[in-house]
Amino acid sequence: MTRASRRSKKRTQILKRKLKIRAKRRSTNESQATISPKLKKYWLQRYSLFSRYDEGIKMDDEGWFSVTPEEIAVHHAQRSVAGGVVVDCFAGMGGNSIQFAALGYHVVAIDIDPKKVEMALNNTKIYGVDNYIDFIVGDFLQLAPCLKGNVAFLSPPWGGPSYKKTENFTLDLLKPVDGHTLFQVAQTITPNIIMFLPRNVDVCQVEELSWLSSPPLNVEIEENYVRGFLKGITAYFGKTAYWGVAQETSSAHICEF
Ligand code: MGP
Ligand code: SAH
Repeated sequence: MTRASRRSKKRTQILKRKLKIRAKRRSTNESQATISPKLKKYWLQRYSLFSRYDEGIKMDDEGWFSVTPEEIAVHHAQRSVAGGVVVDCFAGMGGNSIQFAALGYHVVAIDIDPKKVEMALNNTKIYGVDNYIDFIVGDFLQLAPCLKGNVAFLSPPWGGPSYKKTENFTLDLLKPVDGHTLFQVAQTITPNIIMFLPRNVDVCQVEELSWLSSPPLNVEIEENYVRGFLKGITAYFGKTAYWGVAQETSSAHICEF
């Protein structure tokens, strides 16, 4: 190869790289343009929501402010030791379902909104875990009595980003029904329940949920941080609680993650 042709090959390579960077910037700007200003702060955190965001992750408005940050979803999956079959009762964009499946659990993922299920399916394909997840479009409250699983994971709607306006988020504020009803319905699937809840949730009320079962379930409550910022609170019941295997009596344990 002559010196001139080597130089021309190098120039072509540099040009290709520049074009690739420009195309990536253009698609980033386009996706940013379709997001409402209220959701921009979530878009700025997109890689902490989905590390593979650039590979074609799909989100809708509710998805942007509701999806579980990836780091926390990985942790939830690691804590699902009673797993086998995990029922993700409010699957949304698939943030949690993806990480349960990535750890080898079989996931039954429920969402009432068919468009969200379409997006979640797309997202699970990006992570290569779609074969481990059965999606159901439907109402968790109606489906639960027909389902069995080893773990039920609940990240229900909290009433939108305005959830933080109340100092003490009581369980009656959860959607589509209050937290006590959600918990009782989830118990028809399994007593091993994990709930992802607002950081301002009334922790005493959450602990009291364990008394809805006889004998009372073990319970553990944990704070979930991303880069030092508190994002939510996770309650573990039954065998998913830290004390679940070792202790028979009900206990509460608060720790940080
Ligand atoms: P946030 O408080 O709205 O965002 O949600 P952030 O970045 O902490 O904003 P700040 O300005 O208040 O600091 C924090 C996390 O809570 C989100 O990333 C979601 O994982 C979760 N989350 C928020 N909402 C409103 C919901 C919801 O309705 N349902 C569920 N399941 N999770 C939610
Ligand atoms: N953990 C999810 C986010 C869940 S947001 C993630 O990481 O992507 C809560 C979801 O509950 C929304 O997608 C909403 O469509 C769904 N939902 C609301 N009511 C429901 C019901 N009755 N049954 C099942 N899903 C419901």
